[in-house]
Amino acid sequence: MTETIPALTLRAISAVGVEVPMSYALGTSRGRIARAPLLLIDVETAEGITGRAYLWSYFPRAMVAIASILKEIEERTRGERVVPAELWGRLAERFALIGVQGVVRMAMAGFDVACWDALATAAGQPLVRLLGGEPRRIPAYNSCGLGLMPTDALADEAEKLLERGFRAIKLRLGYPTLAEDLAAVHAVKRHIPDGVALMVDYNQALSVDEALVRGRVLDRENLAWLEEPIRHDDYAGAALIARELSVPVQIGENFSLLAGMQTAFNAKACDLVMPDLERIGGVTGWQQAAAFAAKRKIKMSSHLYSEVSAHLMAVTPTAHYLEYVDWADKVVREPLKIVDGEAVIPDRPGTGIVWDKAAVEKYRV
Ligand code: SMN
Ligand code: MG
Repeated sequence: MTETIPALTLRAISAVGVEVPMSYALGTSRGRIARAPLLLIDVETAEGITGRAYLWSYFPRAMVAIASILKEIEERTRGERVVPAELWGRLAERFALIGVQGVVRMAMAGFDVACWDALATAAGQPLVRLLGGEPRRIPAYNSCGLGLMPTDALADEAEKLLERGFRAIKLRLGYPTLAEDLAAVHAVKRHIPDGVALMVDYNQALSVDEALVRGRVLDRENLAWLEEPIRHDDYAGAALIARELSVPVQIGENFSLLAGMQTAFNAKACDLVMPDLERIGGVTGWQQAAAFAAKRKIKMSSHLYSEVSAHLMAVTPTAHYLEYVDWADKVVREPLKIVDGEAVIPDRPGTGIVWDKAAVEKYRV
């Protein structure tokens, strides 16, 4: 049953940047991140309800840019009713000249998520119910750690990542040579039981030719998916790779809004999709993407934002895996719970995100 949408009026938006130490560093082929740059957003309403969201900003200075766009959004929406799809449409018109892309789109997505959180909080319901679903367990893969590092360190980390019953983990690849990629895969596989799914992520490191060479070898490794082997926007190249390889090709964290996902799909660029809340357009954009994936019968996973994505995956007809990261755990009062490798959607109002104020002060930048 879809809940009735409460009447709320926008009053103010505030954004605070934090840099939170990560329990496992993220060592990708495109650089290493050891502190999570998170922009914490509060959307305040005249009715006294606050909606919250955070944005992963990739590097700290991006938070300044996103926060300044949020100021612009505040000025342009103050006094308006909280109806996320309508607000999205109106903001998209108002930002038409600069374009709804890059950090503008990220700020709009953060605002959208916080608006949805405010609505669900006002309704006294978990977000999933406002979206027409019920809280349930969502199968997740542990995406912390397993960056580029020496193979013995990889093996240790892989074992730790299976705590709390995870049955799927993700390894970052893109070492200088195929032999090193393969050594990393084997080091991890030796330390995980049979039946644990292993995803690999190249973070766009390879050329199409190199992806075909490495992919043909990885085809024999029984991997759950091969993620972003090449430049994210080379859909023709990705289509060739998806056609030639048997390992499922996964892309989507760089889809920009529904249109990006449609273009990739129409180019047959992948076997699986994993949109990112911040780039697909917040909850509003996710709903469109989930409907599209359902119509095209393509399995859809999430990228980051585990707390909010868990609610969304519960109403995604072709839901595959939730990407679990713990990066916001240190700044929220009740981190997302994992039981038997599944995320437990909290049965409390909103998304469940409430800031731990002392921690926010501690990590504030
Ligand atoms: C990733 C890379 C960089 C930042 C966040 C996440 C990665 C993933 O591509 O898919 O987890
Ligand atoms: Mg990725």
